[in-house]
Amino acid sequence: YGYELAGALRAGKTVLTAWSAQPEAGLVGMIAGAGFDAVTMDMQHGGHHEASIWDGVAAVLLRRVPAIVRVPVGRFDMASRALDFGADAVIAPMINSVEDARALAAFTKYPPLGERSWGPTRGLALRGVEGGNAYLHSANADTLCFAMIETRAALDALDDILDVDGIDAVFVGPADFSIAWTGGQGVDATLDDMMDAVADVAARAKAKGKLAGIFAVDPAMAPRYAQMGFGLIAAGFDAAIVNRGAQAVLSAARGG
Ligand code: 3PY
Ligand code: MG
Repeated sequence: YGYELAGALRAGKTVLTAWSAQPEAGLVGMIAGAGFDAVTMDMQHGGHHEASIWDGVAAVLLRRVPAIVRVPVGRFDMASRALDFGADAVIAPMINSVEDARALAAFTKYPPLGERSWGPTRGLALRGVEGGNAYLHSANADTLCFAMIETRAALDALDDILDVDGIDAVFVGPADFSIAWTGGQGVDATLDDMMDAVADVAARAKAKGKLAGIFAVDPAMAPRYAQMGFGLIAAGFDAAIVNRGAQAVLSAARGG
């Protein structure tokens, strides 16, 4: 099992990732086995922590599904660790300046691109690969670094952020984006009058040869986001999966 996520996205495929907030590897593995193209474990707003990432990445890779980790704000060290634990990609929230983007790239890419420190033992063991030069030489391309664009400052700095070597992709957080868009008046990830600006993020990423992703609060938004050019689309929140599944089971058991 290699690093198919980067190849799929670079080939222009739409990758639907589940979004895991519950820090429990059994559930994470179940969701990975349900047919998603990837599973993202959320350490920013979800309950995931270092121990659950250690177990969760393994549970996901066991299903031959790519594992993605969203780290907490400013935790570039954790981005390195998530890759060491075997993640295929990291998503870093609130990358609001070119300095943030450079720091993120430094922690996620090996020299000469960045300053990532050596130690991917766990990730390689999960894949049955011996450590060494093969990973050193391929990891910068095969593991992906997503910078979240979700503030006015990030939007203003977008082209400079995209120009940072080692930033492979941007990822739009439409909830925070809507708070910025309305000047703090409300949170509405589906706000219609910001959709052109959201689409523009994907277009500008593509123009610079970079990838783009987005969080779909409503899974029915995914096709629209794909049309805008977003390759990685988060469209399967674990709480919603459990709730909807329970409702369907109960409804069937009660005779529809
Ligand atoms: C946002 O919508 O702000 C996000 O960070 C998605 O999780
Ligand atoms: Mg956000």
